[in-house]
Amino acid sequence: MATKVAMAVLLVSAALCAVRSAGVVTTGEPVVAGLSWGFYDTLCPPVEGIVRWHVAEALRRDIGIAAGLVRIFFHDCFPQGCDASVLLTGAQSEQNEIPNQTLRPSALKLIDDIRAAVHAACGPKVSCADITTLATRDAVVASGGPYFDVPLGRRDGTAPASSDKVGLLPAPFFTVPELIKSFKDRKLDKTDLVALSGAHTIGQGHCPSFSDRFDGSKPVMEPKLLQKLQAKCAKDTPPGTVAQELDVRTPNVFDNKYYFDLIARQGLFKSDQGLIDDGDTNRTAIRFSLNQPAFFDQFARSMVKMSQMDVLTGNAGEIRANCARPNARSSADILTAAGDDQGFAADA
Ligand code: HEM
Ligand SMILES: *[C@@H]1O[C@H](CO)[C@@H](O)[C@H](O)[C@H]1NC(C)=O
Ligand SMILES: CC(=O)N[C@H]1CO[C@H](CO)[C@@H](O)[C@@H]1O
Repeated sequence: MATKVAMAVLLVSAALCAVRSAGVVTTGEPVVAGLSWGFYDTLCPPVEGIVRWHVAEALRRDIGIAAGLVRIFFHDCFPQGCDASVLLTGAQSEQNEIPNQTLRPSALKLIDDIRAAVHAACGPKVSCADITTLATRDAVVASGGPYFDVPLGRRDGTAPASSDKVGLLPAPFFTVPELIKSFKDRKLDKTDLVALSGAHTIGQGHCPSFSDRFDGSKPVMEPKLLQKLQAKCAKDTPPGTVAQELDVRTPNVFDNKYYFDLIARQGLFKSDQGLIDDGDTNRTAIRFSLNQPAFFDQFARSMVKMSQMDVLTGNAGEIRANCARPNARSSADILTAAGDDQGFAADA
């Protein structure tokens, strides 16, 4: 085991050097007390290498897992902070809420597989929330996006977020003013909105998420793509089985082509396409289309910002032994405990 880990770390440091020269974004210091860059330096030195190795392996099998990880991270952090609550399973879990019904099971499984490898190497020292954060960063890098350090030291929540909190996630049919408000309620600004939407440079959506575009309402879609999608979605039975790539130019590469799509009116969701028409967001979207380093820089900053919203640190929460279950409670308990809709993680 030790040699395997050492080998992984070696491989990974070599890979990291290559990546670092490609584009490293330095963001500000962690803003949350209890989070730090070197949190696991003595607790679990090989953690970053182990995570990176497993993510690389998984993406070799299925590049779509990169998008799966990035979306899981967003859905974990946005409702009540990055506490891995989205990974909990059970009848009252966040995964049963509508926005999570399209989270990729393969990416959810990968996170717990990595947790098992990390805990085998170091004991239960690293939270599922930090593993999710690291795996997401590595998925961005492996897809061609920027490398950025992420502050660590998050603890895992003990209960899923309530339906109300999951309901804070923005919907694909939101207008830009609605998106701006949704982000503002989570202390994310318009620049964060435009940059983080750029995550739609990878991954897929399903017909029910964009068929509202078919009635020709504003923001309008480029006619050829519109026609193609209408034909595609005519065969979407049962609904939600047909998938479409979010970035028609480079669907699996993390780059700034998403903003080219928007300029060509080939954004998939109304929430994407609107960004190029609205006076509050269009200049930033155009700037990112002209300047990939500027997009990478802002994306990294906005991800680090989102990664620190409302996190549990110190003795709050716990280090989950299984990312799908709170410690010392059976999944049967979750059903009753979370049933009162007070599914908040320790707000301590
Ligand atoms: C701005 C508001 C946002 C809206 C309305 C939105 C909505 C959506 C929807 C509806 C899907 C597809 C679901 C499906 O039909 O399968 C999706 C996919 C995705 N979203 Fe977003 N999203 C937003 C922001 C973000 C952010 C901030 C991130 C990450 C930083 C993100 C990352 C992704 C990724 C990577 C996918 C592809 C997932 C996959 O292929 O498995 N999104 N989003
Ligand atoms: C941005 O949108 C506003 C309002 O629709 C428009 O007046 C302006 O010309 C647009 N700017 C660019 C750079 O497209
Ligand atoms: C990934 C995942 O667990 N998705 C679940 C979301 O919710 C639906 C409906 O309850 C489940 O069928 C999915 O398995």
